Amino acid sequence: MSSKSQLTYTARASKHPNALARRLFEIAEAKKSNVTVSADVTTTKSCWTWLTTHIDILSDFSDATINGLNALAAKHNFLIFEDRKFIDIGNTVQKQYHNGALRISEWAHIINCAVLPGEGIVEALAQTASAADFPYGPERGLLILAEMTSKGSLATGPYTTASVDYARKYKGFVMGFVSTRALNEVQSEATSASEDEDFVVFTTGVNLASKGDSLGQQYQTPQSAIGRGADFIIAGRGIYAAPDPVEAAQRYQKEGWRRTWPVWGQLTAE
Ligand code: 6AU
Repeated sequence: MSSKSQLTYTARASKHPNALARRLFEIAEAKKSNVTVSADVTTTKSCWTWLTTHIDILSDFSDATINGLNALAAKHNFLIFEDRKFIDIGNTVQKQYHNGALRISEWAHIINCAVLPGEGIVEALAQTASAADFPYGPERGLLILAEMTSKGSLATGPYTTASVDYARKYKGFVMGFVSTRALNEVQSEATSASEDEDFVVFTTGVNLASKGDSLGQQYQTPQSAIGRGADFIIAGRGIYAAPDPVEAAQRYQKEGWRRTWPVWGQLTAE
């Protein structure tokens, strides 16, 4: 596990080179929450640190969606992570991200991409975000999908190593990974970690009640995810499909947060 993950979120926020990561840690600390839930749940927004969306599955996407998301995020102080998983040549992803039909750059603080196309996809998205006429500046960040939770995932080995390499090369825009564990121990011949390296680890496939679904999804518990180095956990059906989603959101929030404390050596009992 990363030595950085043994620091409090406040300590990491004070030193982090990425402005959006700093803000994310600050919000997490203020809300005592490192959990995200699906956009389907509208009643628990005050405990969201950030909200994960799949904008392309909305049947009624419009300007009202964008205005609503922006207003909610500002009012309740959370970031929006659009789980669009960009995966195409650089020229195409630039258009999908900025000024495209879904206007993702206007409202999504965080996006993610897969590195199947190679380094160019990360370079292209970073280039768009650093362009002089890009209006959102340091308020935007990218996560690289370095591993996947589905059974038989091919995002392993050299693929994961390449994800770490590209993150290091474009660390101004890449704030971390979607992965099942901290990746600081991944050995790469191409790149090495800088002194201030502190990629944020977002772990999905988190569920307290299930080990998986019938379509290959594989779950771990919040405790296990945090133990493997997750800084933030993403829970979908474990929260929104629970009999009482509000109660479930609070349980995941408590589990996710409580479990981080022993890692920091600050808590021996609840
Ligand atoms: O908890 P679930 O299974 O209901 O939902 C998990 C959410 C879904 C997936 O699209 C997403 O997490 N996800 C991701 C992400 C966030 O990129 C990566 C992955 O490897 N597995 C995964 O489930 O919205």
